[in-house]
Amino acid sequence: MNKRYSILSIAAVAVIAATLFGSTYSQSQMTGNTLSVSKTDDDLMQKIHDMGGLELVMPAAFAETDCSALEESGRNVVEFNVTGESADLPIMGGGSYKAMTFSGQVPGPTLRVTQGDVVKMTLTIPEGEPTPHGNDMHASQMSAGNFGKVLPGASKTYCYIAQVPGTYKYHCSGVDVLGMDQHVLSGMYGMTIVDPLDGYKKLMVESTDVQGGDVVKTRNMYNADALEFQLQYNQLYLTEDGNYDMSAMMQHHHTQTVVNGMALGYVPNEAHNELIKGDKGKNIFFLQPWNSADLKQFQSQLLFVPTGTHTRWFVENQGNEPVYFHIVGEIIDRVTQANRVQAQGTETWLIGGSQGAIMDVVFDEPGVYVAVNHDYAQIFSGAASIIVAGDPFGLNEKLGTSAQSYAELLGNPSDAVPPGGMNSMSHPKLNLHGLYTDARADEKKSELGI
Ligand SMILES: [Cu+2]
Repeated sequence: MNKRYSILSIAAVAVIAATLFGSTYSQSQMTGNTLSVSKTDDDLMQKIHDMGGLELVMPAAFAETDCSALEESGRNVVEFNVTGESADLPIMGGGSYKAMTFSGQVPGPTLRVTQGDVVKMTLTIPEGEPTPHGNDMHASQMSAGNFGKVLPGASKTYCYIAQVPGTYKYHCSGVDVLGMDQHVLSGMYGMTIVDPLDGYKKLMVESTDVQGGDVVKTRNMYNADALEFQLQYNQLYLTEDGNYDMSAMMQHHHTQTVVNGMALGYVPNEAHNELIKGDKGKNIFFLQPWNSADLKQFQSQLLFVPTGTHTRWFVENQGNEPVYFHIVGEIIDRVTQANRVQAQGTETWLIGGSQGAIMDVVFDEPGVYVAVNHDYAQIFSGAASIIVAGDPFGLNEKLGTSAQSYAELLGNPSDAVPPGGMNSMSHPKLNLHGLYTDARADEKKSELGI
């Protein structure tokens, strides 16, 4: 039997075996494996023979998902433990809705790992929870069978290697897919950030200058380290009494658009009114639905950035409708997916459902900017988030801080800042903000030391 014939046989047998025995390995994976065999010499063929043939070799050729094997693999193992819990949470305009959460917050906690790490994910459903839940992590590459339902009072663990850098959705997979739309659109979604193994790229921003009477191109280089934010877009489809409305979802007729779980959660509040206008009753923005300090973790907050600083925005579209990501007043300096640059200098970037992107932006001028989904229906139903660059209102002076860069005493909202990674600049201060249950808000407070 010549070598070419034996290789074709391996491919044919593998495909037939996969078809007959319901293997999750696809034909293209097998073809890929066969191609790599064909480049090698007789030694490998002998090795396969010595190991007992194809049956024993195949499993090792694909992604390992066995937790004990992965824990011994020499890779860094990151545990990610979340619960699935129903809760009543507020909506813009008053009242509440029947939310479903991971660990008492919407979105669920952000998982941040480095490319090549092992993620050990455990979902626990507390006793008494009215429905089973599941968890599907898009950062994984594994059989969908792992994402099946977990019953109240039970836990389930699976492991995978985070092979590809980027931002990824994770979400409830419902009760073996049944009700998945309801669970996700009621709040059971979150984000995984997989940092590139060799770190993020330096940022180059092109501009122009006048030199010797001529207009010339200039390039500003920024270190890979950046001040980081996370924005996750979704929609709520609700009946008047705050239940999930599947028929509204089927028509893409959303009730509100949410960013990190809240519609218009990043706009000024009554404290900003007072600082800027001297009257907490006088709104400085035309939409301020979460004004009062009595709202505690739900009071709206602003996003503060210094000027001339590299900022990195992890954006994930968790929803059902496209996100036309745009920052009013700015041009997005760079868009990255899977550590590959997709665009440099773009006004808007389209992010489809269950897709993410990393935006690098340097705000050059002090002022007020607005991150929007540039779909007009979504701007006015909640997808407008105000970013204050520098300190255009003299807030630091009014607050009596010596800070020069931006409103340090007010800090940034805790739910808009991801856990730190290898190229993260630390935020001077965080405030408590997010669609957290009261119990989760208390935990968050002690985590943040506030
Ligand atoms: Cu669920």
